[in-house]
Amino acid sequence: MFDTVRGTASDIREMKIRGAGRIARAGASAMGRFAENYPGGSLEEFRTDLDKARKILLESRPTAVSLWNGVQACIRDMKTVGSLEEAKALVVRNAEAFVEMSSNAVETIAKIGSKRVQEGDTILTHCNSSAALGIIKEAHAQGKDIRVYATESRPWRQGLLTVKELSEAGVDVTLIIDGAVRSVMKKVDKVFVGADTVTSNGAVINKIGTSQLALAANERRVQFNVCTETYKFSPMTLFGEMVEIEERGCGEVADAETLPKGVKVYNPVFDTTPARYIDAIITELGILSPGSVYDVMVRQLGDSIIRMGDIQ
Ligand code: RI2
Repeated sequence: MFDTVRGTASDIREMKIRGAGRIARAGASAMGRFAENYPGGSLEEFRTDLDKARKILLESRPTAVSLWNGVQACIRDMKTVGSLEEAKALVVRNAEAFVEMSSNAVETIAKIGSKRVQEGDTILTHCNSSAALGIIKEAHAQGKDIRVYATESRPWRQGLLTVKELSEAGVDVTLIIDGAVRSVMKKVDKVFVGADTVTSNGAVINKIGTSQLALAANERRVQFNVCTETYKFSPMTLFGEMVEIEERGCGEVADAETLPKGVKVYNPVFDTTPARYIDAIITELGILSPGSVYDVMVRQLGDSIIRMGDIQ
C-alpha cells in the first residue's frame, strides 16, 4: 500500500527528485496517487494510513518547507468529509490543485522577475533553482542581451544542470567554481538565487554557499534577489521553530577511504542568508521586501493561524 509513497520518498532522499518546488509537487502527487489507489476500508483507517503516508514523505528531507506545505495542502479540509470516497476525492483534488498552483507560481515569478533584468545585465546564480532560471530564461526570451555566471555548487554540482538548461535556452552562460564567487562579483550586476525555506523574519535558507554570494554582493553593492514561491514561507518559524539544516554523508564530499585516518567531513546542505543582505524576494504575489514576509505569512494562514500553534 505504501510502496509508491516510499518510492517517492526514496527518490527525494537520494536527490533523484530535487529542487524545493519539485519535491513539493512530487510529495503532493504521491499523496494524490496514494488516495486514488487506496484499496478500501473505513474512513478512519484511511485517515490513519494517509497520516502514515504523509510522515513517510516528510521524513525524506528536512529543510525545504515546500515539501511540508505541499504534503499538508493535500489534507486540507479533511475534517469536513463524511465518507471514504469523499475523503479520497478530496485528497486527489487537493494534490492536483497544489501542483497546478505551484507550476503557475513558477511561471508568474518568471514574468515578474524578468522585469528586474535589464539589457546588458550580467547575472550570477547559484545551484539550480527553477524559480531563478525561469526569470533568466524569460528575460532572454524577451530579447534582453544578458550574460550569466553559474556556480558549480559542490558537492552535487547542480551548476552543471543550470549551465545545460541555460545554454539550451540560448543564454550566454559561464560555469565557475564556488570559490570564484567573490572574484567574479566585480563583473556582476545582479544575483538571482532560489530558496528552500523563508523564515518569518525574512531570512532565506538556500543551497550551501548562498550566504557567501550575499556577502560578496553586499560588499560590492550588487543587487541580491531571492526568487521563491510563497509556499516556501515557513509558518512554523512564526511559532519559534528553527529550520533544521540537512547534513548529508561524507561520501558526497570525499571518498572516506582516501582520507587520512581520523579526518572528519562536515557536509551541511543549506545555509541561512539574513534579511539584511536581501534586496528583494520575488514571488508569485509580487516583489516583497524581507520585512514583509511576516505579513504575507499571516494573511495566507488566515483563520488557521490559531491551529498552526499546535504544529508539532
Ligand atoms: P527551486 C534546491 O535544493 C536549491 O537549494 C535551490 O536553490 C532550491 O532547491 C530551490 O529550487 P536541492 O533540492 O524550487 O538541490 O527554485 O537541495 O527549483
